[in-house]
Amino acid sequence: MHRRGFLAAGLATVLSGSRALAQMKMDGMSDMDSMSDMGGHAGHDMGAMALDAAVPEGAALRELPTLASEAGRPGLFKAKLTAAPATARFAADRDTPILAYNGTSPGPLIEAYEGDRVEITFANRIEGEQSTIHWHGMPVPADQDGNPMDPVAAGADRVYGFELPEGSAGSYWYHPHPHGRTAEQVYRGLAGAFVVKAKADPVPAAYGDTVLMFTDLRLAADGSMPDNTMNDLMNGRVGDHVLVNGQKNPRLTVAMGAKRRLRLYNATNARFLRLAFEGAAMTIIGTDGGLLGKPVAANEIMLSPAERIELVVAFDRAGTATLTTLDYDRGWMGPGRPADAGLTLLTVDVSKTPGEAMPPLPERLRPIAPLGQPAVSRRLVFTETMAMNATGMEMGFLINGKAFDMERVDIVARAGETELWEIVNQADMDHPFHLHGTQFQVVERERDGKVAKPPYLAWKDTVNVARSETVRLLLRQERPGQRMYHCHILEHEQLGMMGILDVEA
Ligand SMILES: [Cu+2]
Repeated sequence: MHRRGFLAAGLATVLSGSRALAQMKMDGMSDMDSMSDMGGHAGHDMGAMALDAAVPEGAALRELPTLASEAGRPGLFKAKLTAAPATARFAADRDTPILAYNGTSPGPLIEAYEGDRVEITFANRIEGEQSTIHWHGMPVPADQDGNPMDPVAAGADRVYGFELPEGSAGSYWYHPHPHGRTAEQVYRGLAGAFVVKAKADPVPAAYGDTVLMFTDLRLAADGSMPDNTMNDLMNGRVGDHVLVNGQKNPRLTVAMGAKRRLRLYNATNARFLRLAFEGAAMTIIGTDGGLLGKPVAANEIMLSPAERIELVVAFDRAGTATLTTLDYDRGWMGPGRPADAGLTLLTVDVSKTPGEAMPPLPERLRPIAPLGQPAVSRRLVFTETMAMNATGMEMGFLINGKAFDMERVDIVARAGETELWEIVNQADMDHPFHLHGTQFQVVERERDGKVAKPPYLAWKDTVNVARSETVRLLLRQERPGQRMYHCHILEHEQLGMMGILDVEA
C-alpha cells in the first residue's frame, strides 16, 4: 500500500480528479457501497447497530483531573506525561483498550499561568510506535512543538520546555503529531487540555472555569475500538458516541441564575459540531487563542475539528437545559453520513431555588489589536484527488497540488513579518485549516463571489474552510524554525494535506 494512499480494489471504474469524486457523490454511491462492503464503516444504517456496544448516559459530569506541578514554587510548571496503553470503561460490562496520558483519556488538564516556564517530560511507552507532543495553538519554540520531524522513539523520554508569554492566556490542548500515526493515536485516546490562565482575569471567578472536551468514540461489540476503514480515511473518522470529558451525555447541576464559564474543545478527529444550548443563554467570550475584545451573544456555535470556544452560559430558567447538536453538511463522501442533528451532549439540571447573585460579565474583556497591513501574500489551494494505480484506487488530499513531504520546505517566511494567507478550498469537503506556532486573525470569507467579514475579531489557530470557500487571514510568526500547517481532519493530514513553513530569523 502506498504510504499516502488507500486501496479500493473492488472499484471497477477508473476515476481521477476531484470532479470524479463529485460525480461519485451524485451517482448514488453504487461504487461506494461496494467499498463499505469491503470494510468501510457505514455509520448507523448498515450493520453498525449490531456492532455497537451501548454506552450508558447520565452520570454526573467529571471535571478533568489536573496535572500537578512538581516544581514546588510559582513561576515553574514541571511535570511528566506518560503515553501508554490503558483500559477504559465506556460500555457497562466490558473494558476498552485505549491509549492514555498518565492513565486517563482525555489526558490530565494542565493549568499554568502567563509568565510561567513549563518543563514537561514526555515518556513514550506506546509499544513499537514513535510519538510526539504537539502543544496545539501555543506560542512555543519550533523545536519544542512536537513536529513530526522530531519524533520520540518508543520507550524514550524527552523534555519539552517553553515559556508562556504575557498575553498568551487561552484554551490550548496537547496531542501526538508523529508522522503517519497522529490520527490513530488521537482517536485511541491521546489528547488533553492545556489552559493558560491570565494573571488578571476579567471574567468573574464566581462563574467557575470548566473544560468540556469532546471526543468521538466508536466501540465494537467486544468493547474494542475498530481500526480506521476506507470511509474513515476519506471523510475522517467519525465515531458513534460523542463524549464530554470521556462521558456520554453527563449531567451537571446548577442553581437557578447561575452563570458558568465553559471551555468547549473539539478534540475529535473529524466531527463537525454545530451546537445550541436549549434552555440557557450562551455568550461567546473567547476562541482558540483566548478572550475576545468584548462578549458576543450567540444562539448557536460552530466547532470544527480542533477548534475551541469559551462561553459564559446563563441558567436563568429552572428545569433542564441541554447542549445539543444541529445539522451541518460538511460535504460527506459516500454512504454512512452520521446523524449530526439532535444529539444531546450535556444535560444541565437547573434548580428551582435561586443561587447566590452572580456578578455581571464585564463589557470589555481584553484588547485585540488588528494585525494590520501584510508585507507578503500567499495562496494555499486545497484539493482532493482520486486515481487508480497498479494496485487499486488512491485518494490524495493536497495543498497547492502537493502531498506532504517531510523533506520539503513549502513556504519560507521571515519572523516578525505580517502575512496575508488566502486558503482556497477547491475540494468537495470542508477542511479545517490549522497553523502551528502562532495565532491568526480571520479577516474575510468569500463564497460564490460574496465576501463577508467575520462577526468579531478573534485569535484563532484553526478555522474551517468550507467547500468552495476562500478564507483570508492575517498572521505573524515571531519565532524562527519549521512549522506545520495542515487540515485538522487528522486522516486528511495523514493522507497528505500538510505542509512545512520555515520561518527565518
Ligand atoms: Cu481535510
